[in-house]
Amino acid sequence: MLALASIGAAVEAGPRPTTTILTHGFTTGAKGIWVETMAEAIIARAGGGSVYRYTGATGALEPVALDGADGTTDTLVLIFNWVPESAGVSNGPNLFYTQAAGDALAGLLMAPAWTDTAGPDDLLADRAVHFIGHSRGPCVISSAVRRLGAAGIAVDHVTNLDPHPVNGTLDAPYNFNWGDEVPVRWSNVAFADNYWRADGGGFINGLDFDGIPLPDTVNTQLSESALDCCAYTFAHLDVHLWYHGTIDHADTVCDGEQCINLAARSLWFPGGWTTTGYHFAVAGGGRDRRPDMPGPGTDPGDVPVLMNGGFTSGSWAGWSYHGGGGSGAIVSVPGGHALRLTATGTSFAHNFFFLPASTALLRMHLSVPQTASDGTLRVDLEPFGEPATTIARLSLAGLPVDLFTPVHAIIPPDLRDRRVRLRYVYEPGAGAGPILIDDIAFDGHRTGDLNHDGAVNTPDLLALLASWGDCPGTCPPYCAADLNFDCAVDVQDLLLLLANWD
Ligand SMILES: [Ca+2]
Ligand SMILES: [Ca+2]
Ligand SMILES: [Ca+2]
Ligand SMILES: [Ca+2]
Repeated sequence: MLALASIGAAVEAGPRPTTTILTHGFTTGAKGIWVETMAEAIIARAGGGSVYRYTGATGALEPVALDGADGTTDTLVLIFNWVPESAGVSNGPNLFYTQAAGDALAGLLMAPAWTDTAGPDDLLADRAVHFIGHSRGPCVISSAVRRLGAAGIAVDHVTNLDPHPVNGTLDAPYNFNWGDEVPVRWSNVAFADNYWRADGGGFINGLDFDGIPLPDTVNTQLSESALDCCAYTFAHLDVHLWYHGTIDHADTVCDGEQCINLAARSLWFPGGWTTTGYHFAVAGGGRDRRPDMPGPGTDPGDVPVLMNGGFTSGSWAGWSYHGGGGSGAIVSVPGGHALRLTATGTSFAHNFFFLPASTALLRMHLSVPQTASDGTLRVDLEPFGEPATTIARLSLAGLPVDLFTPVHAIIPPDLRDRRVRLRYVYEPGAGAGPILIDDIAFDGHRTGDLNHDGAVNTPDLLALLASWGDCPGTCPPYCAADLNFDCAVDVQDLLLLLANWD
């Protein structure tokens, strides 16, 4: 990841296809008119383009018929809709949902899916990528951009509009803590700007959610008293109309909810509206006049492939709203939380996410009850829009009782480098009680390391020889020693193991 700063700096200037991602914040009901209208303004400014909207209900990008949308793809605007969980959640504590939404967004961008009218195969490579988010939206974006950075993907521009992480610090007495992280300017981002204002907390001013300045970002503080002239009652909402007014330069600009006229513009934009805001986007014409970034940004580091595989604080984030969920439940256990499956609540799935090519091993801890269980735990991976593949059928009979025991599944190569959903299905035997699953994580894996201790040596060789012959049953799932995934353990697998010998 050391080269990321240079990836960001090396993004070419000049005209090229653009992908703009728009994200809203705390939103109840069907609000979001301003987001569509901003999308319309962006394609109008470009002279054409296409707009798509993602919702967790479809998990895919659906075309939005807007004025000026002409089916061309040089200018793409994607609306990332996370309305259902943005203002409160239906399961578990309301924690970490901006991170989970960002995880879903990153997976979508790395492996795009479309409801019908398909767009480009690649939304990121050779395109200028610009994220624009309002309020909690910058938290979602920060989570997504970090994941892109960890995958070595450059982002040209991130625009924060009155960023408001709900993390217990802002606008007391309404300072709830939903675990939002302060948006970070990651080092894979070439340019990050932030337009914000604040009026502090208290019973009245606390209702107008405050923005904050951000580190390593070009921060511009807007005048609260100017914004209070008109348009929205809450200046927090004026900020996205302010930015809209830098995309659309007309004297009077409306976003479908509120308008500003020339008199308001003179108050809101004391330095004019044509050389700020969207001006610094690739399509805004002022890319060469971007202010210098105040710092290099933060290295994205490693990000777990699976969001919330440990069920931190009992949160269902990562396991709901974006394809996840089921009849099982996330419950308290001594020392933390775990996923519980029972004879009636047999199934639970993690949201769709991107499974990198380097990821070959699924790890988890499994606990079976006192009641002797002859059941099995099935582990499925389901590529988006395709049937699921069973990657493991774990017999529960031989496991120690009431201990969280490490178990593993190998992921066949054709399921890697894709957007997938992970699903657990409990197939209980007679009298089987509930089972618990925890510490779910994906990892790299050395071919031939059959006992998952990091080394390829004699114990692995003995394990391979012990399972010589055809895999039992049909494949997939493949047996553990079938290193080339052809449903038999033979000399080819032996040679693969020896080739990795320590
Ligand atoms: Ca406030
Ligand atoms: Ca106002
Ligand atoms: Ca080993
Ligand atoms: Ca084989």
